[in-house]
Amino acid sequence: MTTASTVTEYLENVVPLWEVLKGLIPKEPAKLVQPYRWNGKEIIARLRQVAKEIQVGENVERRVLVPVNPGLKVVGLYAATHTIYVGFQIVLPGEVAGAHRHTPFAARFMIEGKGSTVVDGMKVDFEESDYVVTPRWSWHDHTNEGSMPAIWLDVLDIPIPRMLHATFFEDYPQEIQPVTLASSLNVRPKVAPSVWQKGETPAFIFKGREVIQVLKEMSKQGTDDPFDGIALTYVNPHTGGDVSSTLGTSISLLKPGMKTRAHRHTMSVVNYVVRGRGFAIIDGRPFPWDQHDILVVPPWTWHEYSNEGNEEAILLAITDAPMLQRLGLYREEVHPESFQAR
Ligand code: 1HN
Repeated sequence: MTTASTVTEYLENVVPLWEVLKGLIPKEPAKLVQPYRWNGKEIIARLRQVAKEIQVGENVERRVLVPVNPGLKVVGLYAATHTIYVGFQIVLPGEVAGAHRHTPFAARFMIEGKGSTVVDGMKVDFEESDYVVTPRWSWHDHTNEGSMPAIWLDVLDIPIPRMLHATFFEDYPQEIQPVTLASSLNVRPKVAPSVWQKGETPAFIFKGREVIQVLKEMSKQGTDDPFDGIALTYVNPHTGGDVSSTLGTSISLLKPGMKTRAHRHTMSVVNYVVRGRGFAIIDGRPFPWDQHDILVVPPWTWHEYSNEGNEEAILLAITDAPMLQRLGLYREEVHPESFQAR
């Protein structure tokens, strides 16, 4: 009889498939990413403290505190899920976070204050609840010309190029780039500005004030999604598609007392609580959440949300759905008890 040991005795770097198949192709996705909630108010308080002690400069490229999924520490990945990185960044008035570019895609959701980012020569000013998209491999630097600290949430797909061994990073020759391009930000539905010089689209922005207004109008119409409440997806105005080839973004409103039905999907989700407070049940475990918190829903994990407050709750959701859909790996399932609950 041939056993693993006899096979490996004769052949180096060869394994017998019958001994490893169940690990290679398990019945369901491996549970490496853990459901988790980070206290956003605590992280932001620490970030303000750190800003007094550490200056942005040569050794500190960006001043950011990064939520790390406890399940990913073992693989040395500093990210919230196996595909999505988020980080709380602070830029003080007058500070400059120098120009560079990288293959990971990036987007930023402003939490507090006002900031500016220059993306491939185009200046983008952003304020509270605005969402700015920085396409892959575009030069970007940040400044704060205001009088208050700017605090925002960075969203990057760092783990994806890393997994594909396609990560590149380059510093810009100067600290900041000149502003050379007219703004292409003033987009309207079904029209897009004629600036698109390379593979990726130019930067674009979603004004929080406008997005939240649409959410509120929709909440009056009662067109609620049973799983996400009142939900809107951010659409790339240049392509009509997702904000990136890998990550997508949506924002949803939960009315007071609203409770969503349980489901699961192969995409993972990172939520940022824009406002309000509530409760999530993820993989049967309770996760209370409050303003500024980060919540992780791992792939193929049952989850549901409820708004426990007296105010409407607004949740930003970053997902890896665009990548899974492109690969034909998107799959979702409604919890059996959710059917009965109707
Ligand atoms: C980056 O370029 C920014 O531009 C933030 O603000 C976080 C994390 C890893 C690599 C590059 C930024 C980052 C980053």
